Amino acid sequence: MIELYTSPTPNGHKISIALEEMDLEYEVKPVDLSKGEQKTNEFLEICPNGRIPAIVDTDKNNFAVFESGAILLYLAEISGGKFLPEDSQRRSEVIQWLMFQMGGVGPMQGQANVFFRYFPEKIQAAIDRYQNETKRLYTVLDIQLEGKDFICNELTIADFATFPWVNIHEWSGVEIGDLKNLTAWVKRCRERPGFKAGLDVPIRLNPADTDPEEVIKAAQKIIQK
Ligand SMILES: N[C@@H](CCC(=O)N[C@@H](CS)C(=O)NCC(=O)O)C(=O)O
Repeated sequence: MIELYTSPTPNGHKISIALEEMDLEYEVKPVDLSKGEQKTNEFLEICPNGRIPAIVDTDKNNFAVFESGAILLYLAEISGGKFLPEDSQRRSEVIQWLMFQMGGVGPMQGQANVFFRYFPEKIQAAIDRYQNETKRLYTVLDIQLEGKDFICNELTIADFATFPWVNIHEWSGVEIGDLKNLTAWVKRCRERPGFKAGLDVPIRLNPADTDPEEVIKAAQKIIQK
């Protein structure tokens, strides 16, 4: 059984979507970031970086994995290679797009959110830099998606890693209307039951009931620590 330590954020959703699509049994352990639960000694033993997501494999002597990209690779391995091809070149292709998300889209869009939404000072140059870089990375994805249903043709962990971020592009202030392949891919992913279920972990957030000011206040508390 997999224990999933998570919060309702894009990095957390990567893993809940993967677990749903892989049909693996898992138990959700919600981590309240606004209360600082990710910095407790108990959690730091599982994840030395003090950030979600993290997993514990209770069937393997409570083996712990942190970093969402490493978790996706681990889950793909234990689920029998589903969503990560065995052939070396095809496998490498998936890992390349996974790294592209981990080193590119995630960090750049994360900083776009910080400077566009959460940082108390409005520094326009920083907002522009991170939004433009996110858009540039989205354009690379749009070109890759030409003629394909998913990033590497078939559904893989590269899609699980990338979707939760592109899915919140509006919150980051980055438009994708002109990127037709990316827009169609987001729609395709949103329609899958596994993606829908994964986005509801650890709680279903109804946008109509979510006050953006509360989200901003909670995020400000986290980035000021
Ligand atoms: N590179 C890490 C990033 C994890 C990360 O930034 N998690 C955020 C939520 S999306 C977090 O836990 N923030 C809480 C904090 O910074 O204290 C991964 O991909 O797992």
